[in-house]
Amino acid sequence: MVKLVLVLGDQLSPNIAALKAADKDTDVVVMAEVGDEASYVPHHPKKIAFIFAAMRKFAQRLRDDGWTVEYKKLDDDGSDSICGELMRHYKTHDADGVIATEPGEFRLIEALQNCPVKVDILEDDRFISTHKEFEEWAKGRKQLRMEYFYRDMRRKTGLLMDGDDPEGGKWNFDHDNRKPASDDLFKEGPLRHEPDEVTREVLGLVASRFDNNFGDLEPFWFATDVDGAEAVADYFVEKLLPTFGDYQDAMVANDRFLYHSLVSLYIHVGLLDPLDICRRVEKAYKDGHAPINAAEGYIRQIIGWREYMRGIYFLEGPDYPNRNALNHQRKLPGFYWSGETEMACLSHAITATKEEGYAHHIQRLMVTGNFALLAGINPQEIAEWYLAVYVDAYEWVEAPNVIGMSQFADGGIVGSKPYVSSGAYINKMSDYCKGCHYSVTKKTGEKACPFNLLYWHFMDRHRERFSKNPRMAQMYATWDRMDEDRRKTVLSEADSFLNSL
Ligand code: DLZ
Ligand code: SF4
Repeated sequence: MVKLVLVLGDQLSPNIAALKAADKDTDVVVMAEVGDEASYVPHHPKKIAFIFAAMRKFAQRLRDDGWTVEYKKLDDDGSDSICGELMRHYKTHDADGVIATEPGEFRLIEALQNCPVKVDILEDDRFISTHKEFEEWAKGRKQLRMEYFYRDMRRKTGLLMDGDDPEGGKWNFDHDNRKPASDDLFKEGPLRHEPDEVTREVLGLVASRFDNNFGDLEPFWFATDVDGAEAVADYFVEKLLPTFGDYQDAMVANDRFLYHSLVSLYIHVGLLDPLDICRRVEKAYKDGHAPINAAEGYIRQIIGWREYMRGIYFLEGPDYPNRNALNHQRKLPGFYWSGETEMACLSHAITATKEEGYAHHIQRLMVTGNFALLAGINPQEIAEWYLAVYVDAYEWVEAPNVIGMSQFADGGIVGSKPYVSSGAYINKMSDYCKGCHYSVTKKTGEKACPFNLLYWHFMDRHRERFSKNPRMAQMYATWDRMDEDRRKTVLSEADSFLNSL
């Protein structure tokens, strides 16, 4: 009997679990561009175009490989949902079951479980740690710190190991990865791909159907197939990796990409294999091409942070994205959808996001995320924003990064303290402040940097929760040493600013 094999837009690997379990000679692959997936958040047009173009090319690759593929383009007749498409093909092929790989979002897992056809959901084994392994690691631990999980992943993969010890004598070289931005940072810019015919057709479709979504569709230069994605990975390892570590946290107004690899979008949809990239990075270190702080820093992002994020999402379950431990209720300011603000750091990060569908981790964490947390923005609103605007955003990776790491809305599962900073951190790591309407050194008064005001507002309004946290005690001591009039001025100016948002 025929089985249907579901392949979603972020499952584009020939060795994905569902394909491995299927029979090429009898089973039918189902892939579909559907309204439900294209609109559960107002995705950035580049994100939709990237996924549709990569899906179409992957379908062709499967056909070339001998599979029968039922592919629905967005404008073709059919259903608007994944389940609807499965039901449709179930009838026409007289199928007796569906094989699926677990989606990266509880919403879609539930939709498959509730679909009237019988769907067998297999675990997605593109990850190094299985659900069971992560659960076992987490069991009985008071705190789920990434660092310890990461060390286990190093041991499990053997990456950067010297026998039982970490290569270079230390597990983590993050301390060496905090060089601030400087004006003379030079690099060639990312590898850009010309859209081919398939991508052009998709760009036309997205331009006509998602015209109102936030974000610029063109220029579109992402890779949309394995060869293109591999070329981006090669380019990174050869040209950017040696300096990646040093400037990982730097932000520069006239260079949005610096030494970042720009491969997250390809890894998350299955065009690149995470372990393979790590092995290439390790080889570059062993060949003397890249220093340990670059290689270790990169590998930690992939086998440490990425895996840990996924582990947290599935461990915590479907209510995780709805958490709001700090009870933040303010609406997301309109400038997140336009970039129009006098705060230069936010303007740069949001404009880059609008034009590229991309911003790097410190822009996301310490500019847009930091501001939202300080200003008390509702975590579900800011999480929806991140899920929509970044080409690499899927809920399994986005929710723990935003709800957990960035907004502390999980109450401290991912982070032991909130990631908040005043303008000083942004000034140290970027060249944004010198072109800003506000003054980063001013703590109060007309041109005081809003981050400076909001930082103390945040500390003050959450005193009960955080003052006993040993990692925050010093900041409370500093606040308490300020004279009372000054504290009152800071809080009232912060309130006025918040009311003006
Ligand atoms: C993000 C996305 C978009 C925009 N469109 C589709 C689609 O039309 N068809 C599809 O199969 N997948 C799409 N995706 C990816 C899914 O939303 C993704 O599989 C889930 O969010 C789980 O990670
Ligand atoms: Fe951002 Fe403040 Fe610097 Fe302006 S002065 S760029 S608002 S940190």
